Amino acid sequence: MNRRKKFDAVVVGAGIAGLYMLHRLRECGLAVVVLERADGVGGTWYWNRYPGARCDVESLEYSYTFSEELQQEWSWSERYAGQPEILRYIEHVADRFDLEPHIEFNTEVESARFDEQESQWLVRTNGSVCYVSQFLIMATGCLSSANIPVIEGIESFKGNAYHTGKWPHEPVDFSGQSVGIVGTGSSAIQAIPHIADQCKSLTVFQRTPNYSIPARNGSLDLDYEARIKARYPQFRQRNRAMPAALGCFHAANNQSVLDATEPERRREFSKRWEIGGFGFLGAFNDLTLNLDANDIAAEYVRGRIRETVSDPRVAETLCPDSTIGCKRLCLDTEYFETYNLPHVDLVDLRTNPIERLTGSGIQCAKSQFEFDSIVFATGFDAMTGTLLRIDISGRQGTRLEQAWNEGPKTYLGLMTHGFPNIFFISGPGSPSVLTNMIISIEQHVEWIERCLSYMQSHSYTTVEAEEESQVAWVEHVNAIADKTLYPTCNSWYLGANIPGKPRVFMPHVGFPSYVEKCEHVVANGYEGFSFA
Ligand code: N01
Repeated sequence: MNRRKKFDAVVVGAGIAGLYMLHRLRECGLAVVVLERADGVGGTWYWNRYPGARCDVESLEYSYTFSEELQQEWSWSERYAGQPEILRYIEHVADRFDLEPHIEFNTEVESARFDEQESQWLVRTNGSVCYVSQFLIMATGCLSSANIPVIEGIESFKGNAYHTGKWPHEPVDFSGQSVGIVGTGSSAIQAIPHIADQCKSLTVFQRTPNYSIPARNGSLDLDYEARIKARYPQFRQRNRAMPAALGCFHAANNQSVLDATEPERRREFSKRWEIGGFGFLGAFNDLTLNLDANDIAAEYVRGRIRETVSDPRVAETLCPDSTIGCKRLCLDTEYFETYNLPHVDLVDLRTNPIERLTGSGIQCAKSQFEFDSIVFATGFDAMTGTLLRIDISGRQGTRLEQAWNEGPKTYLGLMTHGFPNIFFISGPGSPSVLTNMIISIEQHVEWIERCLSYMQSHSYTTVEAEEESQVAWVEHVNAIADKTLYPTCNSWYLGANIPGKPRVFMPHVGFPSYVEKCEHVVANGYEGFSFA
């Protein structure tokens, strides 16, 4: 019989979301425990330690906003922070707010069952304790289940195999090695220049070419930092009002590219290419809404790739033909330049697909490759992967996997019908991955905290999303996605990267109007939720 520990709330995950949730609930005087499978805090930034791992949101924006003291005392060294610095920051936060004593590390949640009689969750882990609590809050991250591709013979490779999302904690030295890397998403685009720097030879296996914009990373300008810090709350407020909560869209141009002349287009795109970052997509107001407009931006980027990569055949293979911005836009430092190095090769899997892994490398349809190490930069079972790996059952024993077998169904991305008192931070159906994640996380954490306080003050025991409001929300999430170009490519937003995963557009395209909706729901007595 498992030993039982009782709490008001169990939070799963000690990343950016779980730590802030813990902090807020402790401030409210609740008994909270955080269960974390790793042996340290950090979540995404604990696991993704691959060479070159770096955030694509500027460091003065990608940080907590809830404490003015914290944001004043911390100094970032670069425009975009690297993984080691972000992890140090998260560790600092855990330390500063004395969070670690409330976290149980090396504790992986395996199942959670809602006990209807007692209105409480029973949470089981790889350990011997059963955690009992009124509330269960999933702070499990959107990109936390590594996608290991289904390739015949993958287990037979005798060299070193790595996944970017589960990178070893000891330094990996590729010196003198022949290395293969599978994938050309954001992780690969960051890792490739760094691995190429070290190894004897690097072969990149590309299935779909990707758009990438220069990050233009560099040391953080101290004057700029001082100016922001002098009015940090206003800076935050301004960014929260921007699409995706990203400050770069402050300078978005409200003109259609279709109305612009050729020199105007070039000027606007070039200006943003030189600045670097996501602001490129703000060059004109219709780039993510209209295919003809989008193709003008796409052609500009293809032109840049052709200018950069000296071998025209390689350049053509690297040129994407899909919608730009439909998958997460990549930001890079010298990614395309890396293909000019004599020891870097590109394999086009569209004409030479991988057939299997062998003991010594990769067998493609037309050629065979031998490697000391293979890096899988093959992404994640995003947004639902980690939630569905936990055996979660709600009312009448219904399993979350069953309830979501046609795709995730939530109300506001916060709760799902039939599963009382379980909240998802950045769940499917909320803007999460389409925003500066920390801003979305803070908004969810604060909403959940308010909801719990409301329940306390009204002596409610359970809260649950109503089915009708959930159906309407799922329709709304799809309807607004359909007004954009997001559904036009095979992205992980749609679950298209995982064989057999239902194709449903998972995030909500609509920050900051989403926040207004959440506020409206609260103002109307938590409209769409039922309490008992
Ligand atoms: O993963 P991805 P990621 N055979 O899914 C390929 C965030 N992030 O880890 O496109 C061959 O984007 C796959 O090919 P295809 C960011 O939100 C942020 O790079 O499916 N190839 C693709 O090329 C990002 O979007 C940062 O045809 C296979 C690649 O692997 C998200 O994380 C940094 C394959 C996977 O790309 C995920 O990025 C890193 C197979 N069987 C990540 N299976 C920053 O903040 C998959 N691929 C900068």
